[in-house]
Amino acid sequence: MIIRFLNSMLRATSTIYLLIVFSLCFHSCNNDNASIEQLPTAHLNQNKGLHELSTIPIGGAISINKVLADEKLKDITIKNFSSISATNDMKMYSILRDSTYSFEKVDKLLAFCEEHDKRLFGHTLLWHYGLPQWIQDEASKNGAASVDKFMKDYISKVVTKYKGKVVAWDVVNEGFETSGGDYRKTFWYNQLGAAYVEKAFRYAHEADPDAVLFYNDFNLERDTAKLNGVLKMISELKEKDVPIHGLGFQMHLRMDIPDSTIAYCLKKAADTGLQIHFSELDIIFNKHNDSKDGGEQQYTELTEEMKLQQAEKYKNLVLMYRNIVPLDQQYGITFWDFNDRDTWIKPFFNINDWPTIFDENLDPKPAYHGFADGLKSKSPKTKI
Ligand code: 9MR
Repeated sequence: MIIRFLNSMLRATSTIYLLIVFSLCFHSCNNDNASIEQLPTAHLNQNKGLHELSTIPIGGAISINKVLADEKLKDITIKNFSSISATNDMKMYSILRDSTYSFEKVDKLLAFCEEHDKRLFGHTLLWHYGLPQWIQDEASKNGAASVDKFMKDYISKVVTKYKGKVVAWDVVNEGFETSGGDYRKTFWYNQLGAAYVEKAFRYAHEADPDAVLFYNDFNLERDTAKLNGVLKMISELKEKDVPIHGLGFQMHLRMDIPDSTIAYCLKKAADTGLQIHFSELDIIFNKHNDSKDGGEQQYTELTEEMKLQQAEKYKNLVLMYRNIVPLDQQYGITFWDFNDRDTWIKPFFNINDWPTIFDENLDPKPAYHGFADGLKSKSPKTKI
């Protein structure tokens, strides 16, 4: 009887909680909201880049060689972003192609960030994708202890080299299965068990005690089982005083993911008290199954109406971030690739799409203006 009563209380409490979160989001998304027809705004000050409109760090992921070789790309990067991530230049397969370390691209990237006063965000120390074969061969010869030693050496060497320069790191990237709440059975997991995550954070912290250390993954804004699995891992790490400071929501979004779902997930993440980074934002129109060549070409052209809908989605997203994530946890919003010419989405899912804020000619889309409107809009929790 008592249990039934407690259960129904629990159900009622969760429903009320959900209603509060949804109405908060609905309010925030409609607060100071332009109708679709009003976007893009004519009043946008074209001389101001996105980061100048914002108290939130605004990031762009780049390939340094591509940016240095392309004046227009370089200009929009410098103008719009206060934070820079490397799409690939800081990955293990780039730094450690064979058994010798190569820091040339990272050094170039750092010089670019220093010259233009940008924050350099480190993406990423450990990932299952693109792991050099020779590392796997060594492991099968020498066993788990050698993997632990290799992992420690790699993290210590890279983080120490950029101590005080790279201010934050995605220490572990995509450590959970594509869907559901289980650890991904990666090379690292198979060799060292779930403890590899704890070890990686400790090694990174030892190398640079001031660096902000993130766990980063995708679909956390839509797959609640995955989010719950990650949050459980985070609370276990915190119980053991593991130095984890931030959670990266990659935010490879789809137009059909409801804002209410995103708001619900974001609130749960913000409740951890961790820094929250939208680390790889883009918004695809077409569907996909999260795997290579897994796109489904539903839309063959980008209509004016679709452009405006995307603008509104980008605007709502930034309003949601500003309203739900407390100011002192807003680590930033980073766009992945950020233009429809270079986006990873098309080759990866093998479809045509228009997921970013700049078009194929690197000109701002309505999505850009929608996002800027979200940054500029008056909101009780922001300083703007
Ligand atoms: O955009 C990146 C693409 O150029 C690379 O070929 C690929 C493999 O290194 O990685 C892409 O970036 C991924 C990021 O590092 C982690 N989250 C998913 C991103 C898109 O696949």
